[in-house]
Amino acid sequence: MAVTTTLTWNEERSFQKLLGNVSLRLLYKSSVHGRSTVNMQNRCRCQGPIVTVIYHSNNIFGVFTLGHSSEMSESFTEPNASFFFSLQKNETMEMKTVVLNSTVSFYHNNLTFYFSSYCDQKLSLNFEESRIYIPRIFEEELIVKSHSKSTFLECEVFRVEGIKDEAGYINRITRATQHRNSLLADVRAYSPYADLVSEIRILLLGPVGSGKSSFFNSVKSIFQGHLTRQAIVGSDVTSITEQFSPQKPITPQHPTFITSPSLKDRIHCVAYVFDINSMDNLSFKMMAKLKQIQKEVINCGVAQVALLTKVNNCNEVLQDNFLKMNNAMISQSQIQNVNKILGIPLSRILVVDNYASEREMDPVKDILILSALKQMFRATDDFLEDLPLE
Ligand SMILES: Nc1nc2c(ncn2[C@@H]2O[C@H](COP(=O)(O)OP(=O)(O)OP(=O)(O)O)[C@@H](O)[C@H]2O)c(=O)[nH]1
Ligand SMILES: [Mg+2]
Repeated sequence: MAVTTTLTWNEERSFQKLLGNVSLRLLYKSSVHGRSTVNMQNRCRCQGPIVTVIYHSNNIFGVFTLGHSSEMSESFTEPNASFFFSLQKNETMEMKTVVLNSTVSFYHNNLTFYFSSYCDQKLSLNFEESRIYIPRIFEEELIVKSHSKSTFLECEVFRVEGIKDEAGYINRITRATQHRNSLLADVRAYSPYADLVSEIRILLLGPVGSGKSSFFNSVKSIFQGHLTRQAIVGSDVTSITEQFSPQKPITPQHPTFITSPSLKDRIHCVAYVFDINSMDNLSFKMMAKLKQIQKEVINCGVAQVALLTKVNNCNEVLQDNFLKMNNAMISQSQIQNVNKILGIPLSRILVVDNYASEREMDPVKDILILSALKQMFRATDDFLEDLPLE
């Protein structure tokens, strides 16, 4: 009888998507082929890129490597770019990834991944006792809970088929993750110019359904490290979010209305949010409304940026080094249109693809979202710096 995986269809799809829409072929399953590293090696050596999947109480844990080499018996292999991921086994099925260089060893029925760049931390499986030892970095970054006597339920190894450029793919995901982490560190370390305020206020403003709530949720997801849907999102002809209702405009009689707001109570940056796909078809009425609002914003002298959401080619938007947008993107009509209608400089026109129906985080998506946030901070700092001395 054919050996089948313990992964559900959805779990397998999540793994395939993470690895770039590949196919997975099961090579080894510990409960069928025997809990032994020798059996595992015999079935998996010289198979090219593989993914080792470990079933642990509340998550499934995966290690992607470029392969087990042929002469790997009981010895160390070359350090290998590899990445590790965990998938929560609850209804959210959240996926987290961490990219590390590792060295693999098989010794006395132990399979061990060593991470030299992380103070010699290691992830190891003891096949005889079905024990798993999870290093602290995984507990922190992948939110995998374990204790010294953790056991694993099953271990499977799959051959990964259909990765076009194996080394290139790992390289790209490694660099993207590193750049994302450094952007996140920058954003976390931000403090407003000259400590004039302790927090900044960014107003997201734009047509119904343009992605304001989704941007808020996306930023929050990145900071939390998992997907969150705090602000309600959806599609309707009228606004889903009703903080401001045209039927009940806020008047000076409102109990929380501040007549003379101090700097900390003011809006410091306005982000005009548009769905990039509707940018070329903005109605005359919408344009007139935007112009009218912008007049007020300019009167208040606050910073302005534009945020274009729903770009569907995230991977092509950024140059290879992830540092800059591709020139082809900048010359797109939608970006030129925003520049023309609102007079916002190209460097302050930001593009993102918010988390909408995704099940897992994506480092390239995060790069665009964090870069947008960083530009908003810069624009805000320019505004704070230009304030008259008081
Ligand atoms: N693919 C994709 N879908 C998005 C993106 N941003 C938002 N959406 C989807 O677009 C719809 C509207 O998004 P919302 O975030 O609710 O838009 P909003 O601007 O808050 O809308 P209102 O509160 O109604 O004014 C939802 O179905 C979102 O899932 C994006 O960047 N990419
Ligand atoms: Mg909303």
